[in-house]
Amino acid sequence: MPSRDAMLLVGGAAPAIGLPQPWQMGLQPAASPVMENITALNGYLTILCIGVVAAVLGLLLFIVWRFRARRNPNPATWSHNTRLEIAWTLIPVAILLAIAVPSFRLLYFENRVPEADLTLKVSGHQWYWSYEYPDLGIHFDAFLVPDSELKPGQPRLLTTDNPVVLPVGRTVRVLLSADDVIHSWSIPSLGLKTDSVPGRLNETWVRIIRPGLYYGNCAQLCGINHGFMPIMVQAMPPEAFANWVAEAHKKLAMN
Ligand SMILES: [Cu+2]
Repeated sequence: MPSRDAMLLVGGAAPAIGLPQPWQMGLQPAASPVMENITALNGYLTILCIGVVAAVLGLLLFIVWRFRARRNPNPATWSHNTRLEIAWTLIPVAILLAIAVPSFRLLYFENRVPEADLTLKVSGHQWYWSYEYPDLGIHFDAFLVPDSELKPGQPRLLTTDNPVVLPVGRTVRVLLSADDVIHSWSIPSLGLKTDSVPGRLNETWVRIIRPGLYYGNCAQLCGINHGFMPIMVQAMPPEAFANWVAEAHKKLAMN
């Protein structure tokens, strides 16, 4: 794997936001509207699940106690109760609807790309990513930075030589493809995970809320170095992004 200079990395201490933490139990902090919605749905479903578990467990314990042999020496022999059957059909249907309605709303929200300010094209390769900003004439590859070349503070197996730089608060249309096998462009804190498939163009979108560094990985087993093609997104205010674009044009022209 060729290792090169961090040609397009912008200096300064951008806080790493989208990074897994030791002993982390929940999701990474949300940094896009999609991820905020995913986080909210996750919390809602967790509460719903706890409610179902508590109700079933409570009912079970009540029945064990109420119908124990000592208290209930002659068991009932009936085998049918219409009201009970209606109840245990309708209640689960209501619970499933309470899950399905917000789930489908969120799917629709993720899938419908709003009017975009910028397009980013992502291509998966064995085993690196390449990025293109078709409107801006910028194109570069992003390789893993090996352990021996990491600078202090750079996370292992997540740092790339060139970050994907994106403006904060702007809607970015992301187009994905691949030229060998199926990869998947996944960044947990941005709520992104879309397959990049050879011969096919997939589409998703992101609007990053806060400046910072966001990390992800290829999420589709794609060969021996699948675990070594990370994704690093650096989000910055639109003015800083404009400067980056100008710098990138200069640096790419020199290459
Ligand atoms: Cu891959």
